[in-house]
Amino acid sequence: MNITEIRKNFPILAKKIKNNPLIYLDNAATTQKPMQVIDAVNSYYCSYNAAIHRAVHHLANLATSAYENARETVRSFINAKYQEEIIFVRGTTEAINLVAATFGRVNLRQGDEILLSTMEHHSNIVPWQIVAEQTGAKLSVIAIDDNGDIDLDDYARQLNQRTKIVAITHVSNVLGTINPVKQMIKMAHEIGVPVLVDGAQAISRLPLDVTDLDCDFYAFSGHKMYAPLGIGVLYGKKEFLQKMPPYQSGGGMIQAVNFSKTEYAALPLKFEAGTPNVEGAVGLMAAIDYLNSIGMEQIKQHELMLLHYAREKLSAIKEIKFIGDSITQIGVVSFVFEGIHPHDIATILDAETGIAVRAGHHCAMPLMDRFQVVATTRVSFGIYNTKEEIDVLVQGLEQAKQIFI
Ligand code: C6P
Repeated sequence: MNITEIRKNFPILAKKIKNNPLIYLDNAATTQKPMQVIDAVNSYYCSYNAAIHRAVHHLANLATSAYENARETVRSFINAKYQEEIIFVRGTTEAINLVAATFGRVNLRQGDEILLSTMEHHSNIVPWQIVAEQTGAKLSVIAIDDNGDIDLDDYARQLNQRTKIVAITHVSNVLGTINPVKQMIKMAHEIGVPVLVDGAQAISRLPLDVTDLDCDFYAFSGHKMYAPLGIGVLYGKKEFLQKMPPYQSGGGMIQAVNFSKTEYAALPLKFEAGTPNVEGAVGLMAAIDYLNSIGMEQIKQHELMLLHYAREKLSAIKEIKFIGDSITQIGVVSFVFEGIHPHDIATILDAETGIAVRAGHHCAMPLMDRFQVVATTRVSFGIYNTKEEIDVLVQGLEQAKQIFI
């Protein structure tokens, strides 16, 4: 990967933060956008903005084609079998809510179990809690070990005839652990249980093949993969999506309406009520083209290189204790710094070195409880980060130590 050339594509990286060059290490929260994406969105608004699907005029035809081309681009990127299996949503959160509120409400009964892991983001906990309250089902939680790996024996023990769905993150947003999702899906399918994978952190870091994984649902957000905010994807196997009731309703998702009955549109439109985010879909298509032009395998190797370099350099600071030490890790390093609160670390790094990192519970409070911390400092990488930036991070942490300890 030619990082110098890649960095030139991201205008925001030329910004100064309080006289320091920006060092953006908060990519798990959201990624910056390359000119290819910004230009695609700009060109959409300058040349063919229209509401899609319901008009015959020229602009609407152009916009509809772009939106449907974006769907095909996503299908091919994740190797889904059919375009109808690609539902555009606002992001991972909406995708999981959609499945919980439709699949969940139809299939869950009193005493059924929803199996999650300790490392889930709140977006893959709360929607299931709500549907559990509504149906009488309950959440079961797979344990993780001190390294931040799923306890597969515990998983095997907890999978049973009452389990109606497994919902598991592909990559943890706090630990960086890459979960053995393929194996977990196979184990669930052996007893007929479908699996939803939260791909929010995996989608920009790992090559993805949903057909090979054989997951039943896969959720991700555009904004975490160099695309605009407000667009995301739910992949779902056709056989499930066809049986699920609509999530939201209104225009765009119907075949015919009268006051006694509504016939719904076929997939994928059944799940895309209202005027959709064409700008987002166009930007997502440009982001995928951009990622493909670099290569997902190369991106994975780059992220692994940064992770290993960061862990090696940060290990030299004796006050640092890593949270998460899986051998299958990518993209994210979380730590606590003895004697300094994570918010103070993040504030000093911003003020003194122009480094953006995240401090807090990262919307994973049960995971914080598991490691008996209230917050961590989190560094998360993207395609444009460099070893030199990690060196500045280490200097910044040494500076924080001088100030606080
Ligand atoms: N994590 C972070 O870690 P949305 O907000 O819908 O784009 O994504 C939600 C979400 C779901 N699952 C995982 C594993 C995630 O990491 C996230 C978002 C952000 O900084 C915000 S807490």
